[in-house]
Amino acid sequence: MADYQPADTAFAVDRDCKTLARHVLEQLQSFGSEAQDISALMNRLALAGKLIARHLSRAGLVEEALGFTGETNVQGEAVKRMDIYANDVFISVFKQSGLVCRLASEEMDKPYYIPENCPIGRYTLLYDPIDGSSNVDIDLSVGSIFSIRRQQGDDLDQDAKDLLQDGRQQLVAGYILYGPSTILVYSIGRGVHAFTLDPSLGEFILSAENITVPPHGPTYSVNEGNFWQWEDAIRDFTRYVHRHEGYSARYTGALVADFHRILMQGGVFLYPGTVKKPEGKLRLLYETAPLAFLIDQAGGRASTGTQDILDVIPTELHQRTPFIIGSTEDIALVESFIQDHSRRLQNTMTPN
Ligand code: AHM
Ligand code: MG
Repeated sequence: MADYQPADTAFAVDRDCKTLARHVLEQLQSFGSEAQDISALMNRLALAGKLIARHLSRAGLVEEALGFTGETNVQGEAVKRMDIYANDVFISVFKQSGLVCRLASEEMDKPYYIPENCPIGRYTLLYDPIDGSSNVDIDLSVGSIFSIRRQQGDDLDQDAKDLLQDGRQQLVAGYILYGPSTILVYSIGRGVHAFTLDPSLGEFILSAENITVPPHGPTYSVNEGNFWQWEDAIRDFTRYVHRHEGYSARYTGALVADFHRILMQGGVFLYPGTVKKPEGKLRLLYETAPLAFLIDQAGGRASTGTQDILDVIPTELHQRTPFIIGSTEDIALVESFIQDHSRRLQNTMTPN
């Protein structure tokens, strides 16, 4: 009997079988217990992404899905209903995972413990449930950012001191982008991979493997409305891109969307500090460190301007950092303006 020959459609079938769970296990080249845990955690993240994507896609038709709750979060920001919905989705999904003992998010002052998971659940999930929430009510792209760290010690006293470590301790980092399609991008320290949600299958299917960021790109992405509040170095960098051909400004107001463009096409995203708020707006543990982990894996860089984001050790859970991320050459250019200014400052302070 002749050997079986797959039909012409086999390529598409094969591609559709590259699900997230299978990919994680292939990446880890193991069926050991940690590999099984990470695969299960990724599956839960995917479920959270699907639930949030579904809610977002119908939000305009559902009572009380859009708009503000009237509350203010720990960051002093007005809370949107969608922030709370998405925050609760992650809690519910991970309650049932058995693997996560503790969750910490932008929307919660203190970490949230799931005591029944703690004897076996040795992982902590850090996340920003809806990043870019000012886009929600006008149907523009938003995202969720996630990071998984191994829990150390018993820490049931809400201190979460073991989380105050550098970004290289992350086991998994990634985001879900809710755009024209829903895309999940993740890394476990073995490259960066993107999965697109196929709504007809209800599965995230591999759409780009081993993504690398070009060494230079045309995009600079920054809120120039803050120009007069920045340090001179950042103002000089923007003046530089205004005067040189080949740069385009792109800024959506959602970090995940802006970062996704940079990751795929190169360039630089900046959220610098201001003279009054030198630490900037974005939070280290669940916004900047996970994206820094991804860009590092993709061959780019993330910096505060003077330090690699992955080396920053926070002193508190909701710590903010200035953030410059993207292609290596573009980051080096921004840093050169910062170094130049600090040299000039030192010279004016040094007596002749
Ligand atoms: P959020 O997580 O509360 O939505 O805040 C973070 C967002 C980022 O997505 C985005 O890059 C930035 O805030 C936009 O801030 P601004 O409006 O100051 O430019
Ligand atoms: Mg955010």
